[in-house]
Amino acid sequence: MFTRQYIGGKGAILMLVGMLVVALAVPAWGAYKAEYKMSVRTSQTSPWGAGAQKFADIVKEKSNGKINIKIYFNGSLFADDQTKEFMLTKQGVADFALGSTINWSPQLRVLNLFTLPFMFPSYEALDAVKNGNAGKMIKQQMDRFGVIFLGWGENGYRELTNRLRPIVTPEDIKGLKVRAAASPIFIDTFTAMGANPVLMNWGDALSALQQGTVDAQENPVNVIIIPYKIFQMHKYITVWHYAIDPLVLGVSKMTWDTFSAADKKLMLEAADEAMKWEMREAREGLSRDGASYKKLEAEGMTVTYLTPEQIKVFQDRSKPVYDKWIKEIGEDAFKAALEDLAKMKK
Ligand code: X2X
Repeated sequence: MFTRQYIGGKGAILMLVGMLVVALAVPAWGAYKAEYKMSVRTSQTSPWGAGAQKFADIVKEKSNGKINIKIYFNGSLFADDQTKEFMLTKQGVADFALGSTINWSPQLRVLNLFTLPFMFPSYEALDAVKNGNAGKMIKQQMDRFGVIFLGWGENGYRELTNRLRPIVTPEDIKGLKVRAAASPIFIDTFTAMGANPVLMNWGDALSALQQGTVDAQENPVNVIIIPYKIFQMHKYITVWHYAIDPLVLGVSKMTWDTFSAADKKLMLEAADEAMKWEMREAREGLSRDGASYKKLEAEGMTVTYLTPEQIKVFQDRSKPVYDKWIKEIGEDAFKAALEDLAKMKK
């Protein structure tokens, strides 16, 4: 009796094990969509847009046409309101996005780290933080929010252009109407410097710059100023590296969870390849006499390179921004960034 019951028990266990094996063999991923949406702020003529297209092309090729990503250029998925992109990606309205850390910073405050005035004087400094503990904390916060990090791209160092005069000192910037992008940290920074900043989405900014209803704007040379021909609106550019704007290639967690492990790997590799290319495009030709500034001069711009002493004057003016924004960013992430930078200097 006991024996028979024991055998019965053993049979039941075997059956359970069998069911478990079957359950584990069934794929954890879900059905694939015929087409995925990817959001991008800029046009395809910018390395930013071209980098997103490159990612989509590589994914399509490597997946033998199984994963089709359609790029929505010029912020068309968020109707020019660039501060909505991160939320729409979390919600899966955009499956993928190659977005600016500035545009995502209203939801993820830690991303204001990159726009702390004069925090990243070199690419080495930026890369040390992205690849260091601060970078790790940022990726974790993104994942928790619901957007999975696939790779870093770059918009670049944001240089100041204006229609009125060369800007060398805070006296020159005084009262100037400066268009600022997406994060209120820019309002605090330009107010501290004595300017008159106004937040505007990029679509609105382009019309305002064309009409001359704002005097100045700040953006990276290779990714925005040249592709958008800002030299047709502004005669002056000040090179001061006061803030940097890394891009993030991200995917909605809702979408990511539907992909097989092999396809996830394929997409991470595609992100790596496409973003390496994009970052090269963003950084190349920007040495003092490099092709990018030569182009701006040939288009009639006066290029003003600030010396370290001239930069220090603006830096001192914008110090109060740190007091308020370190709290917004999170003291732990700020501290981790400082440690990443200190390790680099050794
Ligand atoms: O709006 C801007 O200035 C731009 C294009 O650089 C961003 O999307 C942050």
